[in-house]
Amino acid sequence: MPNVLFSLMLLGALCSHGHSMSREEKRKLKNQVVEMFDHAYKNYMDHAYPADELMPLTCRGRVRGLEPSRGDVDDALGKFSLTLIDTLDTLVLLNKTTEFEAAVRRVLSDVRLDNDIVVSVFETNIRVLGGLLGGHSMAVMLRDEGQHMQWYQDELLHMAKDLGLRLLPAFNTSSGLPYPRVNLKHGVRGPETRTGTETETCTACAGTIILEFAALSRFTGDPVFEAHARRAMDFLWEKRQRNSNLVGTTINIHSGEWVRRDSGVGAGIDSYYEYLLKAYVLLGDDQFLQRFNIHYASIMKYISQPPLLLDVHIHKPLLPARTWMDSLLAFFPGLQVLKGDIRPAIETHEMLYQVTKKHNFLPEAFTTDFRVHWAQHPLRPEFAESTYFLYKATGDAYYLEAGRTILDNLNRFARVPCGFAAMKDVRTGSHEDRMDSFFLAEMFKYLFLLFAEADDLLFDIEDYVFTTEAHLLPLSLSMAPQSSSVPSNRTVIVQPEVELDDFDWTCPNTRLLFTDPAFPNNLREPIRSAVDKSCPRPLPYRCVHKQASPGVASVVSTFPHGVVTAFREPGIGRPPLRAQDFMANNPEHLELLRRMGVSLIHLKDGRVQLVQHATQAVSAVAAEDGVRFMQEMMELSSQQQKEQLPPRAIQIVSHPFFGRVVLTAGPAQFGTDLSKSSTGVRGFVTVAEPYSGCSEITNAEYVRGHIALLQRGQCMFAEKARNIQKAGAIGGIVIDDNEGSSSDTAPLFQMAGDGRSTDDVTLPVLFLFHKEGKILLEALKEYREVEVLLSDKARDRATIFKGKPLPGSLIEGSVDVQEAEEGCLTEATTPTSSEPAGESQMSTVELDEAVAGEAAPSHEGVGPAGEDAGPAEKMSASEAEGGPAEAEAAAAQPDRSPEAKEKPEGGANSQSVDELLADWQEDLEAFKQMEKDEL
Ligand code: DMJ
Repeated sequence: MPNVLFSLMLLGALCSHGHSMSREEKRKLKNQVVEMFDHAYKNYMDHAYPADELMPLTCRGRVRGLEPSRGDVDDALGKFSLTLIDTLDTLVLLNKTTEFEAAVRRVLSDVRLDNDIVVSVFETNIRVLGGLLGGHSMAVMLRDEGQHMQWYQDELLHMAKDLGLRLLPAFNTSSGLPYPRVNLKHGVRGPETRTGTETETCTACAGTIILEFAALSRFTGDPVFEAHARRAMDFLWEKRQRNSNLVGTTINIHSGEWVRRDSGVGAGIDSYYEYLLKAYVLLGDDQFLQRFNIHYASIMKYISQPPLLLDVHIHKPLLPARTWMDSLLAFFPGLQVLKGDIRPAIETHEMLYQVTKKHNFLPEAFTTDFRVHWAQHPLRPEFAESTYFLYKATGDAYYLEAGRTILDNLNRFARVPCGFAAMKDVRTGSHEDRMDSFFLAEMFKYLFLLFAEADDLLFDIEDYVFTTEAHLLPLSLSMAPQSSSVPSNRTVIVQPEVELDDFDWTCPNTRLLFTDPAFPNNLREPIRSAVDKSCPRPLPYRCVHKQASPGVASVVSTFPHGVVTAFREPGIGRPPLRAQDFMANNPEHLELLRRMGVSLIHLKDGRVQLVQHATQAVSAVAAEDGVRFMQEMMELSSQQQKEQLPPRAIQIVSHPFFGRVVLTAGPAQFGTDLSKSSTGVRGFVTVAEPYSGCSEITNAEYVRGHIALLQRGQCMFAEKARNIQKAGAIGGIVIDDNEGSSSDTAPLFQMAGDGRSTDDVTLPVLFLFHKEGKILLEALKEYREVEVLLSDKARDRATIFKGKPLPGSLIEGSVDVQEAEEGCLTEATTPTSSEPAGESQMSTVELDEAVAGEAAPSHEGVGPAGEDAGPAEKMSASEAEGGPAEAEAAAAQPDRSPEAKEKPEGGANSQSVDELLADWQEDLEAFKQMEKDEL
């Protein structure tokens, strides 16, 4: 057995101190994991199978093509019962051998791999090929033990080979790097494939093949798979940046050029590093370890700033490339444990644990001061994975408590009657109709192993290596013969710059690390308090100045939401056109802008950018007016951003939902401010008549004392609110009439007033997109009596049901736990104007075309950012033609260059607007890429 694993076992044996948990308590938690797995798996099998995934809110299967496309995320779905295959070896790990036998039989009889469908090579490899191989490994283990699977004749392996052959065409590039997608039936060549035109892929996508392909080769004796995977690994290694020894995030599969040169350990790269180290563990090939160690030394030099892990540029590795971290990097402490570098693993894990406690889950992205940057959380397992590895390494029961936190939060916030739903927004607790297959493949394995004793397992877990999808491959494969049909460019690495010492730490000396039993706790303590002290708070404004060209001062102002605009040195004088009066569709205003040297650029995404060139103004006075106008515009923009309201939550509290389904809702700029209400507003829903709510309510006897459901359209939102209020409603929910709209795909919606005082509206009104509205209407159809809670964030079920019994004893147990760090949490759910919006919001005035001319003044609107995580914001927007004008300043991320960091707030900066915009663009692309890779 490779010594890496041996060292882990040693660590576990030697380091048990600090916290403690009784065997009985551990057993209870282990049983709780099994109960939760059963809930997820049973609902998938009962309501979704043979579909690829379960949609836990609507309780049905996600069939690609039948649901609105979610873009690249759907490339994981190949109509091959993805979740079932991904879950096979989890069943055995959890001792469910009977269910495993049944599941294997179903896979063999039902699953087809020759579908005419384009899938992601990476996802299909790690989830489906890995799932089949993990299933095969378990089947063989059980068969050899003589009790189960006696009928098994390697059928899963045959399927795996069939799938491997279907993936191989993707590797037909001159570089050997795979195309990102392949058609399972037709490959990548020819129009019928509907793919094969892509030119780039992510580093992890090309570098996360070797474990599965090598296992396939060694199980089948056919070397072709391993040879292709080695070739891709060799190519990536050759292309590393030779000075920094880092790799970029995206690479051109033909030329080998780095397309994106930012480098981290999270999205886009993560499992490339993982597979280098694990390829050594599985295959015993030193070359992989050498490469890993060289990369690792660079990661620790440039990217790791314990407890943070921050992306840098591969060519300028001292330059941070981002101000935030993504949740995928949470696997890294686990990998560091495997490498034997426990100290930074403890530190980074502690940071992640504190962020988890603050927001209940790791948000998809969070800032360096631990605020939400991207608010989703698709039930990713990486944090649980690292928690397990750290527990194994240290034996410290502190990590069992971390595991308990994960369990409790899953039960409290993600559990729904039909499975577990991804978090749409960790701040509000709202859900997405999604339960990814990795939740069953990975999450339950790591959590079960965390709490299980060795004798709870049917086999020795030390005999296996986990793939990135937590599939189990036997270490015995290292003994299998390896031949090479496709030669790999194997080179012996002689790297003088690599300290041999780095290799010493591959097997940590536990006596040295843990002489002091308080060692792990001493490492964690300062990090804990650092995160504690950084409850979400507004970032101060930063104004930075730059000398644009000799003698001409320019100003670049970076605003909290990333709004940036540039203008020449301000002068004096009063502008003839005030920013608050400006309307982008008013020709007179446009002419005035022109005279002031202000040009209006319509960006591709529909936003409008204002830039002033003083030299283009018709006179010096006009130039000064222009400067003033721009200043006003920026002030207005920042004020409007402050007025943006965070999303709200609608929690269905009646049977059988009991608070477990939470829908993301848009706020209103009028009526009850739910963020100021500690209890929210609770009531039964009823559909108003007329459904539009645009005239007197005719079913007032039903609406009275209820929350009225209304359809969007035909009149102003405020008018609807007044009508239902008059009828005695205690709240209102406006449902979008736009078929198929959803908070999954559209920026959140903020309902504006009608341009007049709305002080008379005193009830709360929230907005639901069509899809979420449908969930509510369906519930009403099915259960007739549906009670909801309108609030600023999902409430703890223990609070909602105070004094009343809750269904399910295990869940009851979990709600006893006090809400962690309530103070912080509350702040986190109420983002300030300076918090980068996890969700962009749209403020709108709803009006028909007849009244559009009398629209509210332009400054009432706040526009969409266009991208979920993008920092851009509209200054004003209208839904109706002829409505309020649009004006926009371009957006940028706050400057994080080392120079900027050193300078005091408001100090000088050397980045041009273009650079700032380019940075922002990169940032935005990083998000897109992240979603694309769905890593
Ligand atoms: C899994 O599919 C794999 O772990 C992958 O390597 C990265 N992310 C997802 C889960 O988050």
